Amino acid sequence: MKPIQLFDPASSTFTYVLFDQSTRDALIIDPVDDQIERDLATLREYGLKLVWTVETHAHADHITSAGKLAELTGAKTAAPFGCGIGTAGVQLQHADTLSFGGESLRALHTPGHTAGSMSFVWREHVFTGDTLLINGCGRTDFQSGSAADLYRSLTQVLFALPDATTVWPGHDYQGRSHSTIGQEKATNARVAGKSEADFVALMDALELPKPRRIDEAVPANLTSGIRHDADGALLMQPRATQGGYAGDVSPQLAWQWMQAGQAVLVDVRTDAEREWVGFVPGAVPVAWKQWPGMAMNPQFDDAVRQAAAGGNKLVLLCRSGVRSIAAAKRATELGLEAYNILEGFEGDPDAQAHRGRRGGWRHHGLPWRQN
Ligand SMILES: N[C@@H](CCC(=O)N[C@@H](CS)C(=O)NCC(=O)O)C(=O)O
Ligand SMILES: [Fe+2]
Repeated sequence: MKPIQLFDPASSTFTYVLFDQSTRDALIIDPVDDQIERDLATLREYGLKLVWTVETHAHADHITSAGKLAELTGAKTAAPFGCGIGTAGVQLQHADTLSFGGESLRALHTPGHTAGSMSFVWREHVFTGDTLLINGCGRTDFQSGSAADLYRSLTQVLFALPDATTVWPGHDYQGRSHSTIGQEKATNARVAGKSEADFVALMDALELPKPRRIDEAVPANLTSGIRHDADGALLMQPRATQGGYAGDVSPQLAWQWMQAGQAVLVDVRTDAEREWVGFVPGAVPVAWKQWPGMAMNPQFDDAVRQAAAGGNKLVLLCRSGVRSIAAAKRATELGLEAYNILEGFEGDPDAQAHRGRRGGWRHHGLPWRQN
């Protein structure tokens, strides 16, 4: 049984529809907003009921139609846990499965193109998103990408699948449609026969132009392509404060700024707190207790240099959003555009009482790691 493969020429993106032949329950991978009519027509033509929309990552080159499809068809939305797509109903972890009829799709965490990127296995097929492309791979120069992580995802996760597995990529820029694990293992120009060091050097030297729609696409994709939601204003705009620092931002907005390379995240918790509870990949650790003398602190100096060099904002994170305000004020005194991240890493227990859910970085489906 094969997936239905659909192509969006404007972004060279593949969308896939998988379905159970007897129940007609269907799942769609990486749907594109401009192609929603085509996709709805495809579902009608095959007599399918859409039960899942699934993203391989938060795309930088097109906007997803997942939110709209969910509204129109009643499908549930799923996205990788580490992508910060807070609106997705299911935040997928490695090895999770999604069922549609009697069929099931298995998630593999394959970081590298972005930190949260996943691939999905269905029967003898793998949908690789932008992790593995035909005779290529996704770039690693934005959205917390990492060439070293990508090397391991390719060689240890995807190339561990049977050679006969059909590879269905997220894009192809040269008119090809699919490949196999065996073929890519043997001939992929970026990775076949290469050491991790060779691969990292090659990826670091690519210097690709940035995707045309990245500034518009990433923020939209963090809300499943839908901009209005309950927290809309708070989510996507900084909130002005009484003074002393530039403003308050939601964890989602802070993450969006980080992904777009517009902000440096400084974590002011202690090393012990971070090790115990978890940390945000890419954050600069400068514990609050070091701040009085902070202009002398080499880690802080690095963060400041980075921020100042790129005209970047500083976004400050602590446990519950108290120390980060003090740090934002101190950073403002030092001449930086500094914002406090509301409700910190763990969320404010009062917010839980008021809204019935705990806020904070780790309760919004944003990327974080333990150790
Ligand atoms: N020209 C495209 C950019 C394409 C692009 O950068 N694609 C990303 C995937 S989101 C990639 O990883 N490309 C790999 C490559 O070009 O080798 C655009 O402006 O949208
Ligand atoms: Fe991508």
